[in-house]
Formats: sequence, C-alpha cells, structure tokens
Amino acid sequence: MSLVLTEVDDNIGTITLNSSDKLNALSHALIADFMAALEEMKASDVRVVILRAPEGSRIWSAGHDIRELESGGHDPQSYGAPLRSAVRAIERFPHPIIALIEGGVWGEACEIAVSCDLLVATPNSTFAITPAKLAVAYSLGGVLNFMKSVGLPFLREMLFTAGPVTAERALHFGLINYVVPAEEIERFTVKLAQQIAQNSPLGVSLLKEELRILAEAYPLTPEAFERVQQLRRALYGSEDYQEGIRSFFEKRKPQFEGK
Ligand code: YXS
Repeated sequence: MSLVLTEVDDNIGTITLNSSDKLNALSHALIADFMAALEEMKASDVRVVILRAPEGSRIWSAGHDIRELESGGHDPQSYGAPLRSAVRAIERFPHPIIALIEGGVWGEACEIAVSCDLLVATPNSTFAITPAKLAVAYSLGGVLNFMKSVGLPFLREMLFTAGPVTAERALHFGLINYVVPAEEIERFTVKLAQQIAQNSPLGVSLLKEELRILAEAYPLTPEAFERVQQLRRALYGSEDYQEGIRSFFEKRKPQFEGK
C-alpha cells in the first residue's frame, strides 16, 4: 500500500501522508512515495497542490524516521539524502504547494512544511525544529530554508531549544500564513487553492521560481563552506550524535558530553 494518497480535482491536487500508524515518520519508503506523487501531479493538470495528513491527525509528521538516521560517522543530511531531495522537489515543483497542518510537526517534517509555499494550520498544531535535541549536524541548505521564513531571534529560539512552538506564535513570527479552526481548515485551504488556480499558471510558476532563485542568492566563500563542513563532520562523527539517537529509543534524556 502506498504511504501517500493522491487525488486531483479541478486543477487542485492533494497529497495525503498515509502512514499514521508510524506517526507519518519520514522513512525512505514514505519519501519515495511522496516523490512519486509529486511526479504524478506534475504530469497532471494541477495548478496547486495541498500537502496534508489525514483529517484529525494528532501528529502531522514525527519527522525523519530516527531508525534510518545515518550512523558510523556518515553525514545524516548529505546532499543526496532522501529528505534533502524531497525538500528540493517541493521547492522546484512548478506550482505552489500549500501545507495543511493538523497536529505536531517535528524535525525535518518542519522543514518539509516550511518548504511549501503557504502554510495553513489548526490552532493546536505545533512546530519543532529538533537537530539540537539529537545532536544532528543540520545542513546549511536546511538552516537557510528556515531563515527564508522567519527572523533570526525566533529561529534561534526554535533551533537552540528544539522545543515545539504553538501555531499562534508560528503565525506571529511568520512561519505560517493562517491559523484556522480544525472544522474549517479544509474548506478554507481549498478556497485558497482555488484562488491561486484561477490565476495564470505560467505566471504563478514564474513567480515561484523567481522567489526560489532570489531567496537562495546568498554568496558563500569556499573557505566559509569548508569551515561549516568541518564543524558538521565533527558533530556527526561525535559521541553526542550516537547518544542523541540512543537516548531517544531508550526513552530517556540524553547525557551530552560535548565530545
Ligand atoms: O516505543 P515504540 O516502538 O512504540 O516507538 C515509539 C517511538 O519510538 C516511535 N517514533 C519514532 N520512530 C522513528 N522516528 C521518529 N521520528 C519517531 N517518533 C516516534 O513511535 C512510537 C510512538 O511514539 P511515542 O510513544 O513517543 O508517541 P507519543 O504519541 O507519546 O508522542 C508522539 C511524538 C511525535 C511527540 C513523540 O513520538 C516524539 O517526540 N517523537 C520524536 C519527534 C522528533 O524529535 N522528531 C525529529 C526526528 S529527527 C529529524 O527529523 C531530523 C534528523 S532533525 O532533528 O535533524 O530535524
């Protein structure tokens, strides 16, 4: 059975994460199905896609499937890692993608959501960016994706505490576009999608691509890049990184030694 469901109706596509029994954790298999769904949408007549979890979900997604995190000194966020590819696929998808959020959005699911073009969330949704909790060496591209959405003070809080923030605060700081009651969110999001779908699809695609290119126009010297790579390698080769993953499955607080 596919780990995502797809539906196209009147130029509006819907992709539903369909692995609720695993809290929609972003396993390699789920990401593969998601990428296939995006390709299917690209080949159809969609002008907007809605990305969602099943109606009434308590957890939108638990983030990266921690069982599948790279260990043994390998980069958990290398350029070719499935999640990094999924983020790029969302950004490069030729039409807007609206994230309809119900429930907790954890770790890399938060980046998947933020990579979408618009975000609509229910009041009880929460957002947590978790690499510091697990000692994961987050990628430069990933950090930049959050910087494109929110100002540094709020981002620092999210990154350094790794704790969930409420939909209300996420709205206040510009991480999301709307907070809408659960019983209205579907109707509201479809209406938003219809408004976009009525505009020129070529014009909207061009604007999306222009925004992507301009938002990534950050010059970085080779020296700066190499310095960050060195710091990242030190983290994913550290004992702290192993401890972060181990403590999660042992259901205890991590004891980080800083080495
Ligand atoms: O004990 P069992 O075997 O039933 O398994 C538990 C959890 O271990 C498992 N589980 C996960 N397995 C793999 N990857 C995950 N991300 C994950 N999350 C949960 O699911 C079973 C039920 O979990 P439980 O008992 O905690 O459920 P709950 O309803 O009390 O709480 C739901 C959550 C989502 C609040 C809680 O499970 C949780 O805090 N999960 C971890 C959320 C998280 O930190 N996600 C970040 C993943 S790492 C990631 O995305 C990147 C690498 S990064 O951090 O760099 O952004």
